[in-house]
Amino acid sequence: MSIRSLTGRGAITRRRFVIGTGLWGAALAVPQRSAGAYAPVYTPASGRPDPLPGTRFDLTVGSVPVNITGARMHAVGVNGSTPAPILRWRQGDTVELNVTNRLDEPTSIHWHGLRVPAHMDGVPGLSFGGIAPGETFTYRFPLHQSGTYWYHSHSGFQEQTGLYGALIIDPRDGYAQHFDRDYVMVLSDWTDVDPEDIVSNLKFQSDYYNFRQRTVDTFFRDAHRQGLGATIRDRLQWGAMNMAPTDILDVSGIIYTYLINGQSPAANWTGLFRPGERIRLRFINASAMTLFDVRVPGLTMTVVQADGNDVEPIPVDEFRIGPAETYDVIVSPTADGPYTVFAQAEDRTGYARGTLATRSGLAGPVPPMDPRPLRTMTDMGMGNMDMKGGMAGMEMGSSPGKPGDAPAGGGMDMDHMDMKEANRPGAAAMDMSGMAAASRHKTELKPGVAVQSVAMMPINRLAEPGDGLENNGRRVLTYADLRATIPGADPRPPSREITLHLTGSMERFIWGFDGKKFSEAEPIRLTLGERVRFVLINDTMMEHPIHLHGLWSELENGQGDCRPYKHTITVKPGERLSYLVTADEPGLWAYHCHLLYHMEVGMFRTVVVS
Ligand SMILES: [Cu+2]
Repeated sequence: MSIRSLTGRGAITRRRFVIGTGLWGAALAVPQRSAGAYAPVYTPASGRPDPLPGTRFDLTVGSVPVNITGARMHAVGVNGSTPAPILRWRQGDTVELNVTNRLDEPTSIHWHGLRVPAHMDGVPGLSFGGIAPGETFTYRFPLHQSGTYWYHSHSGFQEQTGLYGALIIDPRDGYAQHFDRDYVMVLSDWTDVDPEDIVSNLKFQSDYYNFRQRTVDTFFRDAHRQGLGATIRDRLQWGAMNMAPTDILDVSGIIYTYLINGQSPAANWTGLFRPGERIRLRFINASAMTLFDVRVPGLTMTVVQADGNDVEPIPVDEFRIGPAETYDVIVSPTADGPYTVFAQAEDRTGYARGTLATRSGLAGPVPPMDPRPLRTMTDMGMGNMDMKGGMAGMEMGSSPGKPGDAPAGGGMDMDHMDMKEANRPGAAAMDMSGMAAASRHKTELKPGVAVQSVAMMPINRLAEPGDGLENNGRRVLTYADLRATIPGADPRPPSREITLHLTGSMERFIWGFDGKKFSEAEPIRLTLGERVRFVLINDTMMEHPIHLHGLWSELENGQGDCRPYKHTITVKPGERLSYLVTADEPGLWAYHCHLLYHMEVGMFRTVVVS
């Protein structure tokens, strides 16, 4: 550990309860309209966006002064603004973007979800060499698709420090749904802490930003409820696994301020409407490390698009959105409101908040955050607790050098684990002491330093809303609900399967595919034109939003030929899911977890199509 991370640590403690103060630099409140011919759509009074002004854009990447927490900081932005300007394009056009680098380090822009030639994809080292300081790189590509997308840097830590923006491609033949207003809703997580310090802190102590570990206080509360013996056993078991049931997100509201369109909860981004109008809200999760649960209390949201592709309209009260995903919803308020747009972080350590109102300056009630989720046996890869017989367990990695831990591995008595799963109907108290002998999921993966655990019974969780969203009294979107409005373009069955395990060690903050970091792994090779099935098995206790560049990921979610086309698929803990890919664009493509610090430490592969 470096001196630097020690210094950072003290600073973080002091910042622990600092939240947004609403002290805003002009660059944030009013995006500039200097060089580019873009039109910000989220200006509260604007209603419908300005018409598309052209196809050529000058984008300058540089440092932008910001003040989000009360401290003067520097973000990375485009044309003096973070989030970067909204780019509004038209399907069928060819766009040209001159990107000039005014930073003192290389930069890049990746067009997330766009089907572009590989050399236009903007990933340094794969697509091109990056954009050196002082240089201009010209991107030029045709727009075959329409929908809500976004763009961000793929260099260094520039994305998490502000280089992200919305990108909208209007459909050539008009929208499937009528709407009167159109707002981009960019969700993000800002921190004043240097990303380098975050990485070193997480490597030094993975629960560094997760202070919700059970404390002495909760120990006595649990002991009172479930008895001292059971409570001690519970602690020993979680300790043996080097996990805590409160491990939800690696980086939390302890250092993050959650933003909507660059505005903190206190700044209260506001979108105007008149009662009776249909408002399209284009949610983009541009955060570094945060899954958001989004709702607008008092309004039904009709989901009409996922990851840029139209889906059959689904009315919901709430949806979870992983980093890099997008959802377009339509709301139709008939009353004046105001209505709060509420996006709580999955771990309930904070929220982003904005308002829909008939005039500016109004604020609706902000709901309390939900209870934080607890991870369950299902998350541990043990399948559904109400399954009868043949229970397989989770093979645990050894726990090097942690004195005081109970011995890891076989023969764990888990029948008293304090998990909500045990309260499910039909879930009898289970004695899993024989699990070492139980049948196991066939895998060559063995627990070790980089593979803390292997899911023995990964299951299909597509119809589940996600940890912390079950039985909350609201209709919550699930992946199983997503049905494309048109059948897939490639009717061929896959000719082969590629199975990958999502692996990691929470304790050591190591993340990868199949137990390997990017630097240790061979590329995944696809033949141009072939159709393959990717199978992902999540052996970890966290969600991972997996993003394949350049090619669509058609999620096999039980909707027959109308599979939703996605660019980013969030895999739940203990889940096994699959999607189809047509390798119809040659080149080197990035394939990675979009939790940026997971990508940073190696949860990244190259996919080669040739
Ligand atoms: Cu990940």
